[in-house]
This record gives sequence, structure tokens and C-alpha cells, in this order.
Amino acid sequence: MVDKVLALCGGVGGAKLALGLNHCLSPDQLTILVNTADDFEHLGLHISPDIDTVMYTLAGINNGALGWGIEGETWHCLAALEVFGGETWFRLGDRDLATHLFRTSQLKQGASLTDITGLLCQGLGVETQILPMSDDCVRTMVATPTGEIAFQHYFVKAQCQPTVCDFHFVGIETARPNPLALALLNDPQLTGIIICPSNPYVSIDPILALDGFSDALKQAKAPVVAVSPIVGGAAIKGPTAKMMRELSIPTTPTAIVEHYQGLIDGFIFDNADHQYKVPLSDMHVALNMTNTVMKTLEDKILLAETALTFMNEISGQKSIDHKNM
Ligand code: FO1
Repeated sequence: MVDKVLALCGGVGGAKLALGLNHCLSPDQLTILVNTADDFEHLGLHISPDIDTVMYTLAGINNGALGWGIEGETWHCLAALEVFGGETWFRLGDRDLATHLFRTSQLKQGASLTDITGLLCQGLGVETQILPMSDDCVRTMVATPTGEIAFQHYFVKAQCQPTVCDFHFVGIETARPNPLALALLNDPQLTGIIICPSNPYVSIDPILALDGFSDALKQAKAPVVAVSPIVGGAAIKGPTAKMMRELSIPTTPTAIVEHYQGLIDGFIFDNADHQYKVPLSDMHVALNMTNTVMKTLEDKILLAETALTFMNEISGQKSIDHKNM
């Protein structure tokens, strides 16, 4: 029996599982807490890439080919900007621009990112609650051998080419976690927390690094289940595996469990990584091996169902452990 679920999520990979969960759960059962450390100000606009990817995915209008932005997008504004020699390395589509214009104008009028995201979701017909990890400003900086660069400059402008030495989340010391997410972690009706297969280092870590969030996660009575973003030594999408190699972290599911050690109760990894079953079984987390590659909607729903069933299976054990603490 599932009451309420909190999913922690970044952009593209995480949004796929979020869509599967959205099919399995009703809007009052699912809350998606999204990384906002990728946010940045561009051409005077506040862009929240991961929130937009999750929001467009749940609204059924995401651009499947690009992985971000809106399906059937036009680029007239970008083309006109190019004529003036304006910055076009970060491609803002015509329809997508409306999201950023609305968000930016609302922020200027004093609304919170949480409330604005709620209004955007309402406009797009998304009933599930999508929450920014914080209403305060946190920005990922990427340390490279030639100095620190802002995340979107690394990811989009430099196409993830620079070698990664470290990450630094500017503003993390003072940013407060979203109070609605903290309240949910304490809600007796919370059945489980799912860490989507997003990049652990730049999508999930900023959420976990928010003041008090990891402690609240550890104290939650509901089990925490993570889905591996690594399959067969590679990441399905994005630079996770490249980052791991550059940080001298093995691109294995065991390295992902080590990263989340002390926080997670269960771990879902791919059939392709069956050779890690033995080392993983020594790591004090419940294990579930399945297909985690989400190509079709059916794959997303199946993985979501597997995660929810697995979460229920281990929730009994966690409540016994809590009583004995
Ligand atoms: N990603 C790109 O690779 N190139 C782009 O031009 C680009 C534009 C863009 C515009 C709005 C938006 O919400 C996201 C956009 N993204 C683009 C995706 C995004 O920057 C990254 O995928 C995430 O930050 C990583 O999670």
C-alpha cells in the first residue's frame, strides 16, 4: 500500500522515472523534489532547466529528441538574436521562452520559485507537485584544471569537454531546503523516498547538501531507494560516467552505493551489472536487479512499479530497525 512518495530528481534521466511514477501514483501521492543548482541567469532570464524538463515531461510536451525543451519548438527569437550578435549558445525556443519570461517576471514581483513552479504546472495541466529543492539561490561551479566555470558553461557551452576536478555549490551554506519537502519527510503517511537515476554528483548532491536535508532523510521512517544511473559501466544519458572517470571513481553500481552509503536502504541496479551482485550484497542495502533502461513509456512505468513494490518490501524492515534504535 502506497500513501505518499517523494522522488528526488535532476533533469533528463530522472524525469523519465518521474513520468513512470506519475503514471503509477495519483497527484496527491507523488511529490517530485528537483535540483535547482543548474539554474542560471541568461539574457536577463531565470532558467531552471531541471524543473522545466520534469514539468514538460509530465505535461507530455517535452522534446524527446533533445531531452530538454518543448516538442515541435520553433526558434525565431534565437535566429533574430543571432542577427544582433547576441548569445545563442544556450538555445531558448519560442514557446520555452514564455516559461522563462513568466518565471523571471514573477520572481521580480517577489513570488517564490515554489509558488511560480506551481503556477507553471497549473498552466501546463500538471497536477503532481513539483518542488524546487530550495527557494534560495544555489549554483553549481565546476572546478577544471584551468579554473572554475559555471555549470551551464561547462555543460552546454563547453559540451562537458573540460576535465572535472571537483564541484562547488555556491550558496549551499545558507540555502534552506524546501519546507514542503522537509514536512513530507516527517509525514507519517510517507511510504518511501526514491532517488531517481540522475547524476549523483551534480543533480542529487546539491539536494542532499542543503542544510539539514540529509539528516531529515536519515531520520525519515520511510525507506530510501536509489536507482542506479550507471548501466554496464556507462551512463544512459549525460556526463555521469565521464565525470566519475575524471574524479577517479570506478563507473560501477558499487561506487554509486558507496556514494549514497548511510542514506539509502535499497538499491535498484541493472541486469547488465549482474557481476556486481556479490560485492553489492556486502554493502548493507537491500538489492533489486532489473531492467533500468527506460526507452519506452512501458519501461518507465515498469521501473516505477518495481521501485514502488521494492520500497514497500523494505519498509517493514526499516520500521523494525527504527523501533530498535
Ligand atoms: N541543453 C543543451 O545541451 N543545449 C541547450 O542549448 C540547452 C538549452 C536549454 C534551454 C532551456 C532549458 O530548460 C534547458 C536547456 N538545456 C540545454 C538543458 C539543460 O541545460 C541541461 O540538460 C541540464 O542543466 C542538465 O540537467
